[in-house]
Amino acid sequence: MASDRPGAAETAGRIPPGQRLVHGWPVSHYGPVPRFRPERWNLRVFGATASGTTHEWAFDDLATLPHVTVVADLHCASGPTSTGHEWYGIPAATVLDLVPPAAGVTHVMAWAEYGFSANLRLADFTSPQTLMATHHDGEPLTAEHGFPLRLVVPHLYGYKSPKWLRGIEYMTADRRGFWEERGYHNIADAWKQQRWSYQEAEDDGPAPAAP
Ligand SMILES: Nc1nc2c(c(=O)[nH]1)N[C@H]1C(S)=C(S)[C@@H](COP(=O)(O)O)O[C@H]1N2
Ligand SMILES: [Mo]
Repeated sequence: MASDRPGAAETAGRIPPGQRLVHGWPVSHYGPVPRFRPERWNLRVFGATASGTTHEWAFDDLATLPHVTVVADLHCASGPTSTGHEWYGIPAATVLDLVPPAAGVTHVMAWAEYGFSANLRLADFTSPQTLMATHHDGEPLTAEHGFPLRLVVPHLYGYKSPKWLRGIEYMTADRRGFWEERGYHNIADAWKQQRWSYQEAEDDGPAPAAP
């Protein structure tokens, strides 16, 4: 039977435990979709930089940075896994190369429009699969999927992949991001089913905010 949907054979071993395969690409986020204003848009790298200064890329600067293609699946912590996303964008490790961190940087906070944030261990951020995507399946990202720029961290649950990315903060200690403060796991490895903060081991992160 002809079908453009992934069959069981194609997705065998690709669906993490506790996830269900969905067809198409659901939209999932908290809050409204921000409007893109090119003249105001920038990507800021700040916090514990080696130089002590903030670096900024304007929207047009992005095209001058190195690019890669990564094909990966997307696992939302609420259950859906969508497969076969072809992302095109800037390897996240490029940020560290071009804006060196101070000694002692262990984590980054990825910041999005409206104050959404996700904290990441440096190794997750610089993983060869992690990128700041501008395109999906050969087309610019749509507004609801994060145009003009989103982080994609394929091995972690979707809440570690902020859409509408605007900043990378270098941190010398871990700090919880938006969902990580609201009951979600600080590390979020989809293959280890690290969904909820109550599953965390002591060294998985700082204590969740007190009520
Ligand atoms: N800025 C922002 N990015 C976000 C979110 C959000 O609420 N705000 N939700 C995350 C979650 S929980 C998931 S599963 C993915 C979903 O990406 P998609 O809508 O492209 O499928 O976006 C992530 N990025
Ligand atoms: Mo999600």
